[in-house]
Amino acid sequence: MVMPGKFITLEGSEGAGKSTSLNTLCQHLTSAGIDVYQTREPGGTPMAEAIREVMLADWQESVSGLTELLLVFAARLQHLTHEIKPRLAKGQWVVCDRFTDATYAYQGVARGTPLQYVASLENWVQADLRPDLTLYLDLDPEIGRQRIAGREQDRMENEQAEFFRAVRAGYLQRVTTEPAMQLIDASQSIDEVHAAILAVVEPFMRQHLV
Ligand code: Z5A
Repeated sequence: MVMPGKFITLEGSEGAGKSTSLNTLCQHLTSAGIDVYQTREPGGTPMAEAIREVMLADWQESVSGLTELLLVFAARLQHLTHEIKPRLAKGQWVVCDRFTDATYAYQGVARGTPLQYVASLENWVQADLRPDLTLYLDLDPEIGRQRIAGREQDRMENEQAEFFRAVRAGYLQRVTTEPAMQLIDASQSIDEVHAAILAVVEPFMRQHLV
C-alpha cells in the first residue's frame, strides 16, 4: 500500500525568504530520498497561474478582499484537484510556497474579510486537507521590503506598511491556534534560517519516514 505523501507549506510576508528556503528545503528532502514536488500559490496549474495574474495585476478599479478571496480559492481548487491531491495520494511530498494561512493573513486579517468566510471556503474547497507542517518565516515587514527593494512591485506589494503589519499580525495569530505551524525567525542570516528550518524538518522526517 502506498503511504500518502506529506504536505509542507511555507509562509511569511514579502522578502521573508520563502523562495530561498523552499529551494534549499526541497534539495534537502530530495537528497534524503524523498520524492518531492515543489509548487506555489496562487498558481500551480495553467488556470491557477492565470488567476494569479488577474489577482496581482494593477486594475484601474477597486478590488475587495472578498473578490481576492474568491479568486484565491478558485485557483486553490484547480491546484488541489490537478496537482496536490493526486501527488499526495501517490506518496509524493508536496512543498508549497504559501497556502491557506496566507488567505487568513492577507484577505482575512489585513483586508478585513470576515474570517468565517475564509473558514467556510477552506472547509468547502479543501474538505479535511490541511498542511502537515507549515514553516512560517517571521520578519519585520520593513526589513522584508528592504530586501526586495528594486524589484518590480505588483498590486499587493504596493500596499502601505500598515497592511503588511496586519499581515504579520494575522500570521502570528495563526501560530497560536494551528499546531502544524512552526515559527522561524527570518531576521537571521540565510544559513541560520536554513538551520532553524532543518531543526524542525529533521524530526518531522524521522517521524514520517519509518
Ligand atoms: N496571496 C494572498 O493574498 N492570498 C493567498 O491566499 C495567497 C497569496 C496564497 C504572491 O505571493 C502574493 O499573493 C503575495 C500574497 C498573495 N503578495 N504580496 N505582497 P508570493 O509568495 O509569490 O510573493 P512574495 O511574498 O511577494 O514573495 P517574495 O517577495 O519573493 O518573498 P520571499 O519568497 O519570501 O523572499 P525571497 O525571494 O526568498 O527573498 C527575497 C530577497 O531577500 C532575495 O534577494 C534573497 O536573497 C534575500 N534573502 C532571503 N533570505 C534572507 C536572509 N535570511 N537574510 C538576508 N537576505 C535574505
